[in-house]
Amino acid sequence: MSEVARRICPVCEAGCSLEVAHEGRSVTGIRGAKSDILSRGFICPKGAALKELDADPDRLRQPLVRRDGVLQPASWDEAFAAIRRGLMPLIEAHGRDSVATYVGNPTAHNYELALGFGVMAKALGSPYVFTAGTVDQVPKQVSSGLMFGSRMAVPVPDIDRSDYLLMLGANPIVSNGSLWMAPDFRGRLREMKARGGKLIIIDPRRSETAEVADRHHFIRPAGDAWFLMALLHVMLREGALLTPALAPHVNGFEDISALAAEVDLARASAACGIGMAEIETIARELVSTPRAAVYGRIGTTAQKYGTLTSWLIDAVNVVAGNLDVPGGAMFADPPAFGDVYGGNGPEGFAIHRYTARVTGHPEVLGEFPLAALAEEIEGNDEGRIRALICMAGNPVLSAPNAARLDKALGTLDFMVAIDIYLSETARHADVVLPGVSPLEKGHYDSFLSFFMTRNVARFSAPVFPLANNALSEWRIMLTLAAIVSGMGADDASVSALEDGVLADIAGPDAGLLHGRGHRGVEAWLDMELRRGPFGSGSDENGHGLTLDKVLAAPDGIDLGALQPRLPGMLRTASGKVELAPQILVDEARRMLAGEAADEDQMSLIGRRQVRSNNSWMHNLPMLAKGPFRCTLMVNPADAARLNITEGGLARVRARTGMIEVQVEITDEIAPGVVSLPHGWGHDMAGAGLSVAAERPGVNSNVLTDDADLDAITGTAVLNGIPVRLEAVG
Ligand SMILES: Nc1nc2c(c(=O)[nH]1)N[C@H]1C(S)=C(S)[C@@H](COP(=O)(O)OP(=O)(O)OC[C@H]3O[C@@H](n4cnc5c(=O)[nH]c(N)nc54)[C@H](O)[C@@H]3O)O[C@H]1N2
Ligand SMILES: Nc1nc2c(c(=O)[nH]1)N[C@H]1C(S)=C(S)[C@@H](COP(=O)(O)OP(=O)(O)OC[C@H]3O[C@@H](n4cnc5c(=O)[nH]c(N)nc54)[C@H](O)[C@@H]3O)O[C@H]1N2
Ligand code: SF4
Ligand SMILES: [Mo]
Repeated sequence: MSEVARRICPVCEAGCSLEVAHEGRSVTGIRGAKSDILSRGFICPKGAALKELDADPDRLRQPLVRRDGVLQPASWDEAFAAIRRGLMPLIEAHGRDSVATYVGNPTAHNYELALGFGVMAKALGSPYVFTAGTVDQVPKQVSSGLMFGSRMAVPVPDIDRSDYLLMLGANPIVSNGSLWMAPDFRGRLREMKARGGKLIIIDPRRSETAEVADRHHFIRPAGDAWFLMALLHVMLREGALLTPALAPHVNGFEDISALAAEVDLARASAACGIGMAEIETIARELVSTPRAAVYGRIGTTAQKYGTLTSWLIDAVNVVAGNLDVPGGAMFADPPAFGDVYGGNGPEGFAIHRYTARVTGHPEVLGEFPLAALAEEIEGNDEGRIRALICMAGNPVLSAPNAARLDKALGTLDFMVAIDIYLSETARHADVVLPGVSPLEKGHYDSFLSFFMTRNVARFSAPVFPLANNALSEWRIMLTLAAIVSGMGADDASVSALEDGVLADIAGPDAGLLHGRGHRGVEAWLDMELRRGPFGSGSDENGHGLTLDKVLAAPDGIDLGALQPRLPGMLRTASGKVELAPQILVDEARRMLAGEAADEDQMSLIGRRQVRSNNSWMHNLPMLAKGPFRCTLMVNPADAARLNITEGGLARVRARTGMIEVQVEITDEIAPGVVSLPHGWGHDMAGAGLSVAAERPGVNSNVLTDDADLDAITGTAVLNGIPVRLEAVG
């Protein structure tokens, strides 16, 4: 008999609610759930492909333990025993700092893993935490920390009420939005345009989003900070003032005015490649349109001026009067886990509090840059990293100077991977613990609800019960926590640890935790919903949120459009928006004083594709079919100059390495710029992705440089890499 269950898609930040039709344990079809209040029926091919992911014979279903050099199936007890034997002697001999952790992107979509990681990392007590954040959004979180006092205070465009969006370095038609939960972006855009709204795209490539925009301007890679400084210059020169709503809550208007006055408009225009008249028009439109917002994503964060650019985007939002107003750039109000992810003690927001032993890299958001991981492992330094716990991450394909990291991982004394595949990274592990199918776990938008375009609370229960012999990822992380705490890894010990952890988190709210009918991580979620801004508190009959209420509403509970939240949500020491943090003003002056870029160099940038998600969905036949996607886009003028032909091979050289890649000639890409997607290179011996290996593509991160970083956060420059190009043969 056929049944239909609901499941929020865990692949990307759109969080589409899906209807999963199944007969028993077998999925018969997946489509978008029309009645979901946030995603409204939207689905992309990756959501439909969860059917194949669930059934993929390559998906791991049993732990693997290395014996005689080979990874072999093992029981959970054997796997945990091997982890204890591998890690504990290292910890005893070299301290907890000798064990590093890496947290990959799917953790942001997996609340069990995210919360479980927190428990495990605390038990481990090593400062060597690395995450995909330092190849991604950390610059935005740091600029938000500096301006608003919280790393999670990232404003999002209120697209459903906006009339003007300026977007830099983002391609939501393909990516479906990031640090911005706006499923069905295409539909929301259509509605905005029907109201007369306008979309302006700034991108070195005429992206799929640029194709549906009102205007598109090519920009030099990493020219965004120049462009935004020029916008500020024009707005302030023409007399922009803080709006009456913002003025009482903003510090630093004079400082930013002084900085913007130093900008030479002609020079800024030349540096970014956008004409002065266009800059002036956009500046005026942003000020004169009451409901307008600026938004930037990976092209603005994973680049040379990532933090500077991230700050300038919100500085423009403030000066144009568009922050915290309906239709502008607004803050969501997460119904749960506000404090868990907020991560701010009473001392306020701080970075660079300590440094890494080998590289001297300063800490950022409690972690070190992923770019530093290889060097922290290499060599004979007593303080080096000797073991790694890699959770839902594939840095061999996603980190800068990937070949160096690949080599370094091979020299570790011990490595654990928690993954659903034997990935290019997991193949280095001594023990691989299998995550479960996305259809075997519950979903709550824990991290993503900070970036929702409308406040909602949604939960989907597992479609299928855990397979025989499977362990939930929450339980996996708790067991690892027990092991590194020196406790037993048996069921009773882990349950005792869980009780202690939850009691600790509840503190005085213990009454919200117990006797409410939920267990484990769901009990934690229930408590967070109850004590959150829309919660019922301890009033059982109250109107507020509880997990049971959210469970009873498969389409989600609508908590309304985004509301102005200043000044209440600010966590800065001053209690105001810091419009001109000194470290960012200094960085801006450094850029203004710097040399212009070398115009003869080609510049490499990345791109995303609908049928791909970072490195790990290339094993699903539904997505893998069709045209070859790992191509280097080259402008016709560059191709002609370099004798490069369509479909032929080009050699691309950078400081760190060289690749040969299939060429796609197109005027979508600006002259002087080439674009290559990341997450390919599935031809590494020992990985277990048989479909992906048929058309492996090349690893673009052989070309990205672990020494080329955003100065403030150490985030890798993945866009705007100087490369040389030549035809092969
Ligand atoms: N050159 C270049 N490099 C980039 C980027 C770029 O634009 N250009 N983008 C960067 C960005 S934004 C990001 S976020 C990073 C991503 O970097 P990573 O997070 O390191 O890599 P992913 O490719 O997301 O790999 C995720 C891994 O988790 C596994 N996985 C998937 N689902 C689950 C699950 O439910 N449980 C468990 N345990 N494992 C799971 C997958 O099999 C895969 O091995 O890449 C970065 N690298
Ligand atoms: N289909 C699909 N969706 C995804 C992912 C995926 O791999 N596939 N990955 C997910 C992840 S982890 C993330 S972080 C998000 C990212 O979400 P987005 O940031 O929207 O992702 P991209 O599609 O890479 O868009 C980045 C754009 O920046 C442009 N760009 C590059 N350099 C510069 C620059 O210097 N300046 C400017 N202005 N633009 C530049 C690129 O040409 C590209 O069009 O997507 C998520 N969604
Ligand atoms: S856009 Fe696609 S991958 Fe992203 S959540 Fe929706 S269905 Fe999943
Ligand atoms: Mo990302």
